[in-house]
Amino acid sequence: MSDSAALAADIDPLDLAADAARVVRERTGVPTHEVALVLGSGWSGAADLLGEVVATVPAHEVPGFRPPAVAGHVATIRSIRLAGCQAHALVLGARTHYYEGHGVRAVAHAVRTAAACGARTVVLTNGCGSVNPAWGPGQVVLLRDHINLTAASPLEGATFVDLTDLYSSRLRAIAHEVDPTLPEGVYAQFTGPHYETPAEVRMAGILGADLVGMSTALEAIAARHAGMEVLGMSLVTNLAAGVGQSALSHEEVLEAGRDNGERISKLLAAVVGRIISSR
Ligand code: 8IG
Repeated sequence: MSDSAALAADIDPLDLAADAARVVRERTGVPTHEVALVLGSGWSGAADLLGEVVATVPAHEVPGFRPPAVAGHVATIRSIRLAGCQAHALVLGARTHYYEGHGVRAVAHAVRTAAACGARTVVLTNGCGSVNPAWGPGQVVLLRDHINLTAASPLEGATFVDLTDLYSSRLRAIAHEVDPTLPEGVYAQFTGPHYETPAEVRMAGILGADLVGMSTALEAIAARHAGMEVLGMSLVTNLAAGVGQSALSHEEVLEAGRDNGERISKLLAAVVGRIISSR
């Protein structure tokens, strides 16, 4: 059965993640990955500074992963030995977005695989629009909380999971040790793939959101369900619609990633290093 058929069939999502983790272990030779990173728009270079790449596996060769839908989203799963320690990071450059239409199981599969690989911590990164005019392109924001506007959940059945402190205050404090100037904000996940209207951005602001995007919240819920501690880091790539003067473009998003890639890569590497040494 092909991977996509496996996803479509009624395989338990945790069983599929266990299958994926088995393949990751085989292909990387690494029995346990202590930390996982999901790299969003603008963050794809960030893994390079973490340490030595032990193995690079094309994501679609791992059960349950699909090829990426958007240019700029790198579809590899990498095992990296973190500089200065024995721990390994699993770097997932293969996010499936909800707007791709493959359902919440496909969205949650990467973090479930990370958990099955042993990761107790996941760093979820993304590119996003800013509702706050003071946070322009290039600003990194720590997620303090989210508002899930997808009307969906990655959990099924009577799975009642507490989301208090979902974006771990302990991990935010560690990130602040690296850069005390990082602001914290609330991220609203819209379904996309269209960007918001200016009225929707005003609505998100009234509801309490500082950032708008198309990922992360559903993954964070799945990660918490899987028992992981979550750190969320957003790179503002554009002012949200109506906040700035200009229209939004995917080119602008890619440009913000290029312009800030090196700086945010160093930041992320330092944060992950501190997370590992804090355990
Ligand atoms: I990058 O302005 C990026 N992703 N929903 N709105 C939403 N998603 C985004 C945006 C944005 N920028």
